[in-house]
Amino acid sequence: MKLWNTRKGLFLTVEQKVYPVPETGLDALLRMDDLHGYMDQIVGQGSVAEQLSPEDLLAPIQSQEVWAAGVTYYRSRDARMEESRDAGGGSFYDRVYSAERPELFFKATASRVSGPGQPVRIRRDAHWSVPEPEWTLLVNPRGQIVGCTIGNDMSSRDIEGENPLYLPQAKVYQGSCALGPFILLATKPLPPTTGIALAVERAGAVAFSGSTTLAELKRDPAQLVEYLFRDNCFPSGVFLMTGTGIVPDDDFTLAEGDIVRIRIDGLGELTNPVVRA
Ligand code: DO4
Ligand code: MG
Repeated sequence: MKLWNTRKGLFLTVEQKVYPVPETGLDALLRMDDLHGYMDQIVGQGSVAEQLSPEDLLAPIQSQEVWAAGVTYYRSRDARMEESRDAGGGSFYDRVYSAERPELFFKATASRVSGPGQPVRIRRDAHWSVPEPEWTLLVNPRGQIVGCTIGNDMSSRDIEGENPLYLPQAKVYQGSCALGPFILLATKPLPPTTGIALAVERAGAVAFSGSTTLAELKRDPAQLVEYLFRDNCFPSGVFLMTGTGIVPDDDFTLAEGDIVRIRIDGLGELTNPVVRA
């Protein structure tokens, strides 16, 4: 089942059929004891003729915070050790990759999140920026994973590379996160064979493309959620990005006008144009 947030309200789709969801936002759904049972009831009430149009799509978020895990793929560990070499930050990334405790950081509030087709931003004081395609979990207030979507953890590599303590500035700014196009409501995690692909288009050509699979994700999603909920509560649930396994080569930076396309098997494609603040 796919849950869509649109200008006309929330909708559920199953195969090609569309079902309106009476609740006005994700908060109420996430507080339900049996979200999946409730969705089955909606499907039981019958579909409508409504077609979901791409222009109406919004980010599938209401008042949830977005958090992110870092250095959960070997590729991310490698790229970050390299970018922070001059600042002496390299060993931090290696250590967090192998440590029991994962790196978790606050990423965004809903107002900083772009939906499908909406622009993501490059910071105006950054000169080395990349998109980070990430499998993103939706977790209810009881710490149960109820669904997932595609996330883009936009990052300013030069700012983080100068000093790892600048991480919040490299990661958290207006338009630094995109989510969508829908939430796959499922209790089972996606299989390890799930492919993740990133393409950046520039002036009609592909400026970068790369791919990975969830088999490369070192951390168990349940363990990431368990750490996130330690001494923390999320009354309306929370999104948790699980880290990137695709980092473009060091000579690549995003530019205004680029189009970022992220595909994850089973989750469709999240597409966002890039603007500079
Ligand atoms: O340690 C910095 C952030 C890492 C990150 O965002 C990632 O690995 O995806
Ligand atoms: Mg990331």
